[in-house]
Amino acid sequence: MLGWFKKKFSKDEDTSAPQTNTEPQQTAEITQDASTTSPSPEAVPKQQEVSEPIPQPDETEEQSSGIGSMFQRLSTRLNKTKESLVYRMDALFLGKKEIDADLFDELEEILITADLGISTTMELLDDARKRVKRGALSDPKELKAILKEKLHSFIMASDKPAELVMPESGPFVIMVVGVNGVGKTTTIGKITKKFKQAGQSVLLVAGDTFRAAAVAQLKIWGERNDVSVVHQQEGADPSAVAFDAMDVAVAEGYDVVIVDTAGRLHTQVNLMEELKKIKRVMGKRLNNAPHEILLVLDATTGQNAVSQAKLFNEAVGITGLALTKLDGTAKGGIVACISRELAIPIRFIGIGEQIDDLRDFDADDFINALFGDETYTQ
Ligand SMILES: Nc1nc2c(ncn2[C@@H]2O[C@H](COP(=O)(O)OP(=O)(O)O)[C@@H](O)[C@H]2O)c(=O)[nH]1
Ligand SMILES: [Mg+2]
Repeated sequence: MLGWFKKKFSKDEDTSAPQTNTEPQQTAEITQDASTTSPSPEAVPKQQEVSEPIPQPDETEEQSSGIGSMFQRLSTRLNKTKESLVYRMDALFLGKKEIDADLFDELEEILITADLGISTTMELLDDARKRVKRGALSDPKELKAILKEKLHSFIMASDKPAELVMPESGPFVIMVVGVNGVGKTTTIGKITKKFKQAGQSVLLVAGDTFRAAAVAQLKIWGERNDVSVVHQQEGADPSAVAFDAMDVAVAEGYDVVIVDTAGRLHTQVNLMEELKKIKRVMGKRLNNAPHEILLVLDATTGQNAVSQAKLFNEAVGITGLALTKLDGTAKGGIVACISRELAIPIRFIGIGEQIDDLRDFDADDFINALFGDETYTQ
C-alpha cells in the first residue's frame, strides 16, 4: 500500500534499520553540535535505538483487515457524501422513466449541494444534455453511469502521478501549509507514520512558532511516532527554525524532513510573506528544498477550499494537496471540483482523527467507494 512515494534508493536492506546512508554516521557528535545551536532538536534517540513502534489503537485492525475491508472503511467514512450525492441521485432516477428538464434541475441541485461547484456541475450536465439531444441517452439509469465516468475523468484531470518523488540524494523536504485548523499538524503526524513504516528516518520541524500549543501538539505527534522534533521558543522566527533544521537533517542524514507552518498571523498578507521567506531560506541551505509544498485543505469548507488553494498557490506554488475531514462532510464533491479547477495532484485524503486515518489518494478507489462498486468500470 505504500505506492505514494518513490524511494530515492532501491533499498534492499532491512527496512527496520532506518539509517541507510552510505556516508559514515556521526550521529552522537552531530546531535551534540546541533543542540548547541539555537533550535535544539530534542535529545530523542534516533530510531535505531528504539525498535519497538508504539502500537496505535487501530493499527492491528488496519493491518489484519486487508484491502477489502480497507476499501470498506473508506466507503463507510465517505458515507455523508454518499448520502448527499449518490443516494439522492439513486432516489431521483428511481422514480423517473425519462430524462427531462425537471430531472436536470433536480440533479443540478444535488451536485451543487455536494459541493461540486457551479462550473464543474455545469460541465457535467452540459455533457449529459448533449447526449440526450443526440439521442444517445434516454434512460435515467444510464445517466448515473455517465456521471460517474465524468466525475472520474475530472479527478484524473490533473493527470500527474500522485506519488511523492524523493530526491536522488539528501533529505526529502516537505513544507506543509494551510489555514488554521485544517489539519496540518495532524496530517504531518499521519504522514510520519507512513514514512517510518517504509523504513525512512523522519525529522519534524515546528515552524508554527506563533502559538506555544502548536509546538506542543507537534511534539506529541513526534513522540507517538518516535521521531525528533526541531523547535524553538514561542515567537521565534520560523525561517530561522527551518534553516537550522536543514543543517540538522543534512548533518544527521535524515531521509525525510516535514516542516509544520502557521496558518494565521496578524494578517493574511503577512502569512504569505512569511511562507515565501521560509521556502526561500530552506532553498538557500539545501538546494531544491522544499521538494514538496503540501497544501492541507479542510473538505468541510467546500468551495472555500478552492479559493484558499488559489491564494496559497500564487504565493508559494503548491505541488500537492491533502484533503482532510472527508469523513465528516457531505461536501465530498469538492474532490472533483478541486481536481478539475486546480490541476494539482491530491496526494492524501484524511478520513478521521486517528493516526491511520490518512489514505493515499486514488481516483478509482475514491469513485468506487462513493458509488459502491468494487472495481471501476468505464
Ligand atoms: N474528522 C477528522 N478530523 C480531522 C482530520 N484531520 C484533522 N482533523 C482534526 O482537525 C482539528 C485541527 O487539526 P490540526 O492538525 O490541529 O490543524 P492545523 O491547525 O492545520 O495544524 C483537530 O481536532 C484534528 O483532530 C480528518 O481527516 N478527519
Ligand atoms: Mg497546527
